[in-house]
Amino acid sequence: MEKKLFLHILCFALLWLLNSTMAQVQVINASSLAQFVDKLPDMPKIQAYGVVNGTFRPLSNPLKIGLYSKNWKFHRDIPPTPVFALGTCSQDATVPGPTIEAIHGIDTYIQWENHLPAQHILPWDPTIPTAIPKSKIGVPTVVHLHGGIDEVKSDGYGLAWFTNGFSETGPNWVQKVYHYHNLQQPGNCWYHDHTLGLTRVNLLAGMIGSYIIRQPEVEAPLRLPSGGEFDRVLFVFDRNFYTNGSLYMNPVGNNPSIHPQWSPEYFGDVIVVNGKAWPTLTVRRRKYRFRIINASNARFFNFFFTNGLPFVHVGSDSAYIDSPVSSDSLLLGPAEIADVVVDFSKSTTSTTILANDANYPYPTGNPVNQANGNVMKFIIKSQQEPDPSVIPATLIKYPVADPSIAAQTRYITLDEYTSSTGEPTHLYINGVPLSAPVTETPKVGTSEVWYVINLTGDNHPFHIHLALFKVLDQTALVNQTEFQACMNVTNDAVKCRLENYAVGGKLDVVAQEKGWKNVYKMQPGYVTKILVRFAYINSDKPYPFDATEEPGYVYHCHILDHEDNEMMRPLKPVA
Ligand SMILES: *[C@@H]1O[C@H](CO)[C@@H](O)[C@H](O)[C@H]1NC(C)=O
Ligand SMILES: *[C@@H]1O[C@H](CO)[C@@H](O)[C@H](O)[C@H]1NC(C)=O
Ligand SMILES: *[C@@H]1O[C@H](CO)[C@@H](O)[C@H](O)[C@H]1NC(C)=O
Ligand SMILES: *[C@@H]1O[C@H](CO)[C@@H](O)[C@H](O)[C@H]1NC(C)=O
Ligand SMILES: *[C@@H]1O[C@H](CO)[C@@H](O)[C@H](O)[C@H]1NC(C)=O
Ligand SMILES: *[C@@H]1O[C@H](CO)[C@@H](O)[C@H](O)[C@H]1NC(C)=O
Ligand SMILES: CC(=O)N[C@H]1CO[C@H](CO)[C@@H](O)[C@@H]1O
Ligand SMILES: [Cu+2]
Repeated sequence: MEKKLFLHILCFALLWLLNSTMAQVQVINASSLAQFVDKLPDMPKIQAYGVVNGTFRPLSNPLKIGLYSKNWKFHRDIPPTPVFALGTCSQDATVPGPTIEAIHGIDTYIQWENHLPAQHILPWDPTIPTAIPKSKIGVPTVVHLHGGIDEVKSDGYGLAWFTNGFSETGPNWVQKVYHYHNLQQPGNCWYHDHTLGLTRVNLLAGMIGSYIIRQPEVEAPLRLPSGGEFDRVLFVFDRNFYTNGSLYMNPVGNNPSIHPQWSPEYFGDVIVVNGKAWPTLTVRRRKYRFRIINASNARFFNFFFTNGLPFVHVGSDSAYIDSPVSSDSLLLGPAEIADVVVDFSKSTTSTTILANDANYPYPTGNPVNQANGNVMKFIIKSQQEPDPSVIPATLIKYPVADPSIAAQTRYITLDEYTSSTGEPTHLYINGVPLSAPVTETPKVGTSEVWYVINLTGDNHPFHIHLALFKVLDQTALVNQTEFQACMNVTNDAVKCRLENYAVGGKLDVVAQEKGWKNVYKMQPGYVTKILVRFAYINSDKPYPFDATEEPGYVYHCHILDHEDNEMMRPLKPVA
């Protein structure tokens, strides 16, 4: 007996030793990498419009942007990393991909092309609902313009995927050339892969890029910092690497007998901005505008400057806010965008670090460390500069959201399920999988009130395709166990009398997030009331496309590992 126990312990000890040695040998220790040794790149810009005699015109041919398998240098001391990069040709392809510049009212047409090899560079898990080519050859991909208000056929439905050369296509694939209408409010969008069950690995591999819609007649009078040097995108994400430079993603799931590879959240310790780890940017002593996009799979960032410089928010996600809001830190959930002005002329120091102190998972997980607590460094030139840009007193006011005109009230419950070992196996919305019949069928042109009830222990960044929404209120649930016991049986928030439980403390919505958004952080144990608008916020014009076409849109959690494992539901507008 004792001998057996001893052998057990010895065995465990050896396994542990083996595991930890393997981890040390194979995965780069992020804390041992030098920070601030690479310069911040600017991604290539693609103008998605022509100018003829001073007037904007659509391009005469669709843009062609392809996915290419190539190597990318993330850091001076990390060997070249195999990635799936985006660009007009293999040589120009980058991670993130090029920044697409569109003009309000000028249509953009893009033929997204797949030049990827037969096999993926990352492990992916066929036990969750996943796009799988019949031939088992090729990497399925489809592109979604996040924040775009566009036709169904161009929205990047999860089963509208295609492989290299369109040699195989998913059941909902209809067209090679995607059409973006650009009739929405000016602001920041980003494009990324949206393939069923592969989104988390395809994004990790590099399939992201920014897309800015500009409306010069509306934006120029604001006189915000503008032009390539002073108006920049900062695309932030986290990664881990093997010592040979390859992207590291734990190849063993948290419930390997159920899902061999899927894990509930991917975190990396190397913080990458515009494709370089902890880069450096030399700035002039004046105002800059930064459009900060969080493209991490699961990491939240709570950014602040180590020298105390404030952020002045001018927009959030894809829309301007009413008036600027100054803050000393900003919390960005996955897929959220902060559009801020930073005035380096106010700096009392010659350098500052953009740092992060958000626990991971957010909000109750591990504290940040020396590696993932830093983001990038700014070197501020000493000479004061003339600065024609201003921070105006007011920005752009869109019509006030009036919840009393809502056409529908819906209850959306977020649930997590665990195995016998207490490890998450999958996440559902309203207790049903993605494939269950559609239940969210808003009438085009109307607004609805949604109560999003978070019965999990995690904060979920909630994203709705096509629509914009405003956060009205966040209320803590009391007696959650009792409410959940009822929900477990009926799955019906009305029958379970949500109003008796949604009576706890309120959580303030920070001023910079009171405007129209397309992602919001759903606090665990809270009911978040949102007003969802299935129409433009910047005009009374109807959509110039039929939003009721098959297969419709989706809404989902933007933690990619959750989205891939069923925290997603169909959204099917009706006339
Ligand atoms: C990683 O590197 C840091 C800094 O060199 C060191 O303190 C730490 O112990 C290392 N961690 C591991 C797991 O080796
Ligand atoms: C541009 O302007 C010139 C001079 O006014 C005119 O001749 C030409 O036709 C215009 N081109 C187009 C495409 O409108
Ligand atoms: C790098 O190392 C990992 C782990 O050993 C291995 O799976 C991967 O194939 C290697 N990458 C390359 C490009 O050799
Ligand atoms: C970035 O986005 C990911 C997923 O969309 C989210 O989990 C993470 O918390 C976000 N991080 C920041 C810094 O916003
Ligand atoms: C929770 O429910 C129990 C059982 O119905 C009840 O006795 C208790 O008062 C409730 N607690 C709160 C804080 O509402
Ligand atoms: C409800 O169901 C979930 C998932 O099966 C379970 O983890 C939880 O304990 C249940 N809660 C109650 C109060 O019955
Ligand atoms: C079921 C579950 O995970 N509930 C969690 C909801 O959020 C609250 C607040 O964070 C947690 O205490 C609960 O455990
Ligand atoms: Cu989630």
